[in-house]
Amino acid sequence: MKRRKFIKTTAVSIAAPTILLSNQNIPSNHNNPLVLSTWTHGLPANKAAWKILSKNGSALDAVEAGAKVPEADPKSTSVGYGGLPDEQGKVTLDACIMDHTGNCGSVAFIQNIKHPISVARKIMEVTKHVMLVGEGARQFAVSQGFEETDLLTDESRKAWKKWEKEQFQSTPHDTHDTISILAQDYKGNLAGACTTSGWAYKLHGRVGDSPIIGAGLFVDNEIGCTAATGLGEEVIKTTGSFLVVELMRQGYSPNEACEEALKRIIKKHNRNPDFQVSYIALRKDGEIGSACINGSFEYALANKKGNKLHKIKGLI
Ligand code: SD4
Repeated sequence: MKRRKFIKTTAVSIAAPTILLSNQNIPSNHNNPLVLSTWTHGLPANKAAWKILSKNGSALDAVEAGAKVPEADPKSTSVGYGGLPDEQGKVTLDACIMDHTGNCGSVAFIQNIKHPISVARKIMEVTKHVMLVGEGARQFAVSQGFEETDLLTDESRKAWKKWEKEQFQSTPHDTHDTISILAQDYKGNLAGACTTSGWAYKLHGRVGDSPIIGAGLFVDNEIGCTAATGLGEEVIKTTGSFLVVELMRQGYSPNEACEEALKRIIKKHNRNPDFQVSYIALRKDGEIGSACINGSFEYALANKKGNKLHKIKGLI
């Protein structure tokens, strides 16, 4: 039997995912741009991204534009301006961006800058680094012309004061709203972005999964891209987004890949985790998938047919 035929035959009769490893050749979706993002604020984010994609703009420009919408919206209390602060009352932001060439930029624990996603992109484009954090990230942003702004709104200050008084225990399960956004442009190229104020009332200095390439976001232009929302600590521990992309490489559908990555978390927590993690995934051929652990999750999908919110149920 010729080698290629042997591989093909065994791929069907044994576990397809392992055999397909580097042989997976996913055809590219061309001329059908789409954008996929998390939660209800995904709808306005998609709208901004679609404006760019529909005019033949790049997936990278689209995800940045999309992420900037909730970043600027004080009603999105887990992202950017108006984001809920940490235990000290400071709004600290995490973000990252990745393009179809595998280039990426990331910013963590940055304060007083409204658009961390654009700082992440600048880091990717003008420095030799991938990630800047804290005061260094702020200084870099200012040196690049970003304005400093107080990001704590009256609403978020009030919520923090209430939390301080009651020492209310929150998890991202209660205060989820990270915007993760994935796009494919007319050329078929993929890009992704993630931006968040993270876990409300977290310890000062805490960084979640959202700025960590491979955890909160991963893009491989040959296979697909994935992004996360939910309890970042669990996403980091399982290198979640990279895992989902690798599972797609091995032949899992986007849905199956999201589910398998979450099942590993569920198993570690005696099949009864009391927190939320959700993934969105976009494969190179344009197929999308999503899964969440608990309760329900909403993602927004925009393509030539429109921009709609979709609700899915948790695996447990
Ligand atoms: C974090 N993953 O900082 C973020 C929070 C989040 O939905 O996504 N909440 O852990």
